[in-house]
Amino acid sequence: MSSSLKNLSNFTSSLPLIQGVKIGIVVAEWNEQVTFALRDGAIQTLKKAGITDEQILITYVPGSFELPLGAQFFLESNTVDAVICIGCVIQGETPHFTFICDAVAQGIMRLNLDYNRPVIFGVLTTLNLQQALDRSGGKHGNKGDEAAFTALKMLALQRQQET
Ligand code: RBF
Repeated sequence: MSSSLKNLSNFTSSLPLIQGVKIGIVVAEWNEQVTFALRDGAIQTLKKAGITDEQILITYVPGSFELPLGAQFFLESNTVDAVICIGCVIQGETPHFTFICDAVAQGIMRLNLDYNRPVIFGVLTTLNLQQALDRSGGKHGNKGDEAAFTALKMLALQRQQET
């Protein structure tokens, strides 16, 4: 579904409240005007679900291409139950966009399945800066909110399967 038809900050169900989890957030510094707003949205949503500052660990990588490895560092250190990857890839004049988007999507999916822990694709892939601004706190909401919501949903699902 096009995100212009869906506000990324409106959820169809209530926020899952989960006790005692730690969540890593890896933020790409490329397009930081957008990614820092996505990060802040994610933190705000986690806090609405009762997650404290001490339960949120944040690291930074240069660009979205480095997000999977940044997430893997978290997963290998065994300090977090889930990782939210935050990035923004904006189409340019070269095919670079496609390579980065494909690599990040595949890298993040692989981590989900290899580590059996939620690793969330909080990456905007847009045709221009305006589309990114519209989805990082603008008229279409904030993908950071949606990424945090997804992390909580998947953690709740995992807990449900384990009990
Ligand atoms: N990283 C992003 O997160 N978003 C981008 O839109 C983005 N565009 C790039 C465009 C070019 C031409 C290059 C060279 C890099 C870009 N990167 C971008 C950075 C990329 O994810 C990675 O950090 C670097 O390619 C590593 O050298």
